[in-house]
Amino acid sequence: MNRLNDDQRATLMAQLDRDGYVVLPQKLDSDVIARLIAVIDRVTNQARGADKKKSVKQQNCVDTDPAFRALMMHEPALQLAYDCFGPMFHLCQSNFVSRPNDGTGKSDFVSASPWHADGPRPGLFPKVSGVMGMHYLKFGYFLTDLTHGSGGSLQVVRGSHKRMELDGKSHAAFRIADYEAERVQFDCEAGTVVAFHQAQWHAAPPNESDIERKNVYVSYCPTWMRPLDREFPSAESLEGLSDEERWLLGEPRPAQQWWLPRDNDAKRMGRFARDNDMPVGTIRSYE
Ligand SMILES: O=C(O)CCC(=O)C(=O)O
Repeated sequence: MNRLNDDQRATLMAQLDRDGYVVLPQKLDSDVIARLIAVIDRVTNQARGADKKKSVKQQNCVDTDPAFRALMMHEPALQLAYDCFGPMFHLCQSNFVSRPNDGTGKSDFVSASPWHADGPRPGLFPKVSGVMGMHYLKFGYFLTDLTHGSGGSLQVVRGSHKRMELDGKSHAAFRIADYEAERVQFDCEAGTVVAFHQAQWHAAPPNESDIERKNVYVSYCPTWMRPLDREFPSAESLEGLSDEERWLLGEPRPAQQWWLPRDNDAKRMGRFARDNDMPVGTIRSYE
């Protein structure tokens, strides 16, 4: 039901290329939101102890609870990752943040996030004429209401993925007011999914509302890139998981196979190809 059709995919990919971000056409189902929030609340309460106002961030959350692994399998996200990277992609990063109005004033990626682009610091991904290619695609799943406008919504600068990070300025010299016309703030309904290019400039100010902001970020990259926040999984930790889940989580295999797909490797993510694409491995005839 969530599956994007080929026309939607073409439109979203054109927007992603132009703007550096897209909002997916469908929100998460309410039962999925409820399941994720229940786990986030459980983990957050444990992490907080007595400090009930503390913001909490959990890295590599796919290993925390199966609910996050299920989110990693969100079909429209995998369809867009396939459009960006082809069949040889896997999980790059997953985390959740539970962020109340904590009053810390910190911009430490937990209580709030400063303006930046993702990637190895400082902007070490290769560039051509100052522009970075896409190395990973990141999805923000916003689980609580942000339409009130003071919840510390994600912000981006439209089109900034085609420019140097913060136009080459230091964080101290960067002024978001200079980019006001292109600043986009996602004051969105619960369940909204935003995807963005890793080179997109983005930030999130502190939550100043009474509604705790709860969200998950999941990103995908080519299999020849190491994930940002996870080690190689043990074979035991992948037992009982589907072919697709094991692939995304980095199933152990010989070194070359991260680069050169063997046998069925390039077909593992095959169902996320466009409906009108030939199956991977089909030889085209030009006669
Ligand atoms: O706090 C946020 O929502 C933004 C997170 C962020 O900038 C990041 O994960 O790179």
